[in-house]
Amino acid sequence: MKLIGSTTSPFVRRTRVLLADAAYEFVNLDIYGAGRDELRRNNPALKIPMLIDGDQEIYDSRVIARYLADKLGHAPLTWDQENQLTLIDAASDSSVILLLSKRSGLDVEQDAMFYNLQRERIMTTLRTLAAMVDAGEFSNWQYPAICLYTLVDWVDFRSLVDFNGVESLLSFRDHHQSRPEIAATDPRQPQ
Ligand SMILES: N[C@@H](CCC(=O)N[C@@H](CS)C(=O)NCC(=O)O)C(=O)O
Repeated sequence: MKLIGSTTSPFVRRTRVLLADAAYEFVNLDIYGAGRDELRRNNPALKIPMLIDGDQEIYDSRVIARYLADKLGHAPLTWDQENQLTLIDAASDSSVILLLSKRSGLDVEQDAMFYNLQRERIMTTLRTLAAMVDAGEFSNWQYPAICLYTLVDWVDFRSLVDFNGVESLLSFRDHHQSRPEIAATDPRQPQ
């Protein structure tokens, strides 16, 4: 198997953590720079991660997780876990929009409908996810917990979120940060 991604993307990191015990090649691309042509050759959606397993290409981290669960014989996610992933993905997508906007020189704090919607979505999803952490819904280290970890650690790493009122998310992150597969994929470390 070959995983195309980057060391900083939270969507790629969740897949790398999932693949921690598997044999695979990791292709680390700078998708906004030198690696963009390789990305263009591999995924018309121009997003990472993507997985190549023999003749089968899989786009999108969520679909890759389903593919790997099927291949490795893991139980499918419950509907409640699917909903957790939808909330995590909503917060992740809006956070990526904020980061790309900042890098484009746009003021993400401005009172504009588009940014108000992104900030509101990040706030409502993170509050709900923090309440779920408090209720013990992420106490098993399974794919939804891995995805929550990589989201929380990434928005903190990129300084995209004020954690006031959602401190449980940081406690959850701190509780798991010494796991070897987490330490090995820290976006702050040269890899
Ligand atoms: N739904 C996709 C989202 C992947 C995604 O947005 N990845 C970001 C990197 S963190 C990306 O490739 N962004 C490129 C862009 O938005 O142009 C997944 O789960 O794989």
